[in-house]
Amino acid sequence: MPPTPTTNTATELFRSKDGVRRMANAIRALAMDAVQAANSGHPGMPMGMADVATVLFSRFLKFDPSDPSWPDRDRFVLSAGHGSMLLYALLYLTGYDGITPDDMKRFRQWGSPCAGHPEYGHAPGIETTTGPLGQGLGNAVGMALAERMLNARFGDGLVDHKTYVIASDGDLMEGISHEACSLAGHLKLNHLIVLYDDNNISIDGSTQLADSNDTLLRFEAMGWAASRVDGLDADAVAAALAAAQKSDRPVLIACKTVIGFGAPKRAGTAKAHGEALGPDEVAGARIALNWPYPPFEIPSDLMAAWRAFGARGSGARKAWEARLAATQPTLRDSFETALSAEIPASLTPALIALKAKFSAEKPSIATRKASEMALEVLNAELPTAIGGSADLTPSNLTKTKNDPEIAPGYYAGRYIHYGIREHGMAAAMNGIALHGGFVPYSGTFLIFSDYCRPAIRLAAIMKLRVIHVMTHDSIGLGEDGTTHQPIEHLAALRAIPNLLVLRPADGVETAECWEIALKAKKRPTVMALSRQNLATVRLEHQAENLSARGAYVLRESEGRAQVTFLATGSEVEIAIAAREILQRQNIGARVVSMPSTELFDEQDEAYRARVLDSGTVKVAIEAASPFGWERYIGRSGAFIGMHGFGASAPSKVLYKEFGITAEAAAEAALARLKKD
Ligand SMILES: Cc1ncc(C[n+]2csc(CCOP(=O)(O)OP(=O)(O)O)c2C)c(N)n1
Repeated sequence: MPPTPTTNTATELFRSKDGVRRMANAIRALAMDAVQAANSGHPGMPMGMADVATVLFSRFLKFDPSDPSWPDRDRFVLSAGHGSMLLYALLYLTGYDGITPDDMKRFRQWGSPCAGHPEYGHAPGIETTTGPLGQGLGNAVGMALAERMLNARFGDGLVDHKTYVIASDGDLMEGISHEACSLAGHLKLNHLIVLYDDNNISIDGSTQLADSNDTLLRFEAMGWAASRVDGLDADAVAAALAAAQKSDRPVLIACKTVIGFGAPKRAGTAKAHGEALGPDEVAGARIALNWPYPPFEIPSDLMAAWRAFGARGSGARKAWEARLAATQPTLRDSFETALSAEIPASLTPALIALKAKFSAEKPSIATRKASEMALEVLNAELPTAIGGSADLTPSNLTKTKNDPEIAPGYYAGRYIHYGIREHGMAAAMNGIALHGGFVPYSGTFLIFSDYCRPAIRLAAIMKLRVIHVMTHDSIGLGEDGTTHQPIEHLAALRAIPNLLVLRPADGVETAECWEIALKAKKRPTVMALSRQNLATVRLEHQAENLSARGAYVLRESEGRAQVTFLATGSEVEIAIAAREILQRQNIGARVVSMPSTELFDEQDEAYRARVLDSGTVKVAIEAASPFGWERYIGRSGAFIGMHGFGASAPSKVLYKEFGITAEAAAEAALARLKKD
């Protein structure tokens, strides 16, 4: 339920249609003036949706600017991130600390929290980074799911909030919206309410140029409640939002608006979308909107009303705090632990015990299998871990034995069947992480990282701990062939700043990589895991997490080291065999296992120099693109891997045919030794 409104007569006045319009005009003025000051940006969307946003923030949204991270606040996602001034204006007007008039005057300038598109972490109240259309909507689905999951664990007293979204035509045209919204409909996420800016305009002109969907029917077909209102009629918007509070399914409210409302010539046209209105239009809009005030000045009665609406939620927040204080201590502790995002101390010893078992038993297993075994251990220690897969559960091995499944109306589980929706899955995982209370991990094939990439990139920008288990990580997957064999994917993922790409060589490294991923609180991880069985290469148990340094010497040379083999994942055993070939010829060779190039690059120079040993010939072995390896092997080193696409054949045949063998690696080393 929305918080009880105040009875203050000033705020009552501003609930009338005219009052809402005046309050909304404050948003319109701030948006057009900030865009004008920057001479770039998007005034049209904030000007069109200002009334809708005013109704939402003044009457429905449960929030408290004095405690922006209050866990039971409603989430507000501006999926149409190009209209960022709408959000900045709302945060300023409702009294969040973080956005000042000076910041808005410096919209889109260096150092201003008011970036071109909203960026998570720039100011309190920005719940997620948006701009790539559809992503915010995908995040919101994850947030709404996280809310239901947390509610199932901790009850209505602690968790009972909504996720509101403002989405544009572009958001709904993007494929990701189909994935995310059909999942939301299936799961009956009835605390999700989308306000769709149904203005019929996008950049090229009328949306009819490219779209003739019946959006309402489309959403109804996906299991949503959908309706259309006049988005410039505050009472109609309020009535639709009031009805949405009681929905048994997610809600889409299509709000008919006019882009750039108030701008005399540009309103209703694509010209209002993505550039400053220009001095004449701004002056004309001031007259049309009856807004005689200078730029960035809000008259005191309006400011007082906005601040009063901003203060409205503090009572609800305090009541929630009282309920938390009165909660049974064990439940309260586990709620607070879940939200703290801390990893329990018991996790490391449990994973060390698993490592000891792997080193003792030396199994020949796929790293996806080792990951499943690690998940059995860590899921028992970490109740906040939430698994899932985009319909590849039996291949990804992401589901452990006792994981109950999330289902429509049942949110107490901890495994999500995302369906064949990789992009929607990755965006929803970002939303789950942003919401708090859970550590989401997923499953798909590494080849389909391309289908998740935009959301993974945003996770990296936002510094979110989301973990993608991506199996079938090379030509080693075999017969599925070229279309399924990742080649450039490792390099492409390694190119994303702040993303950890972990490619373990055996069970021991897999357990270590899971520990690394879970402890990396401020970065996402992709775990690249093999389909095929791999020999155990860590034969002696060591408690220390060697993978945490990114690369380490797995086998020293016997005698003077002349060659260093660098390898990752499934190719480490090939490197070991190549080393043996050379050692048999009395050529000293070492093997460096490199589960993570990022972590290795972060080590100090002395460590890196020691591991790479500049006095040796380097041969890198990875069944993937050579792209990026030049920085470790230099001009004189050799790369054994893929130089084109794969093929359909059994794994062993492919390795042989593509020349990724111990013999080839040893020969490459010998050829370079001869040259020296
Ligand atoms: C994935 C993606 N593709 C393209 C863009 C560039 N872009 C920004 S807004 C927009 C469309 C604008 O139309 P609409 O979503 O209806 O917003 P409105 O013009 O109504 O504000 C586009 C194509 C983007 N931000 N994200």
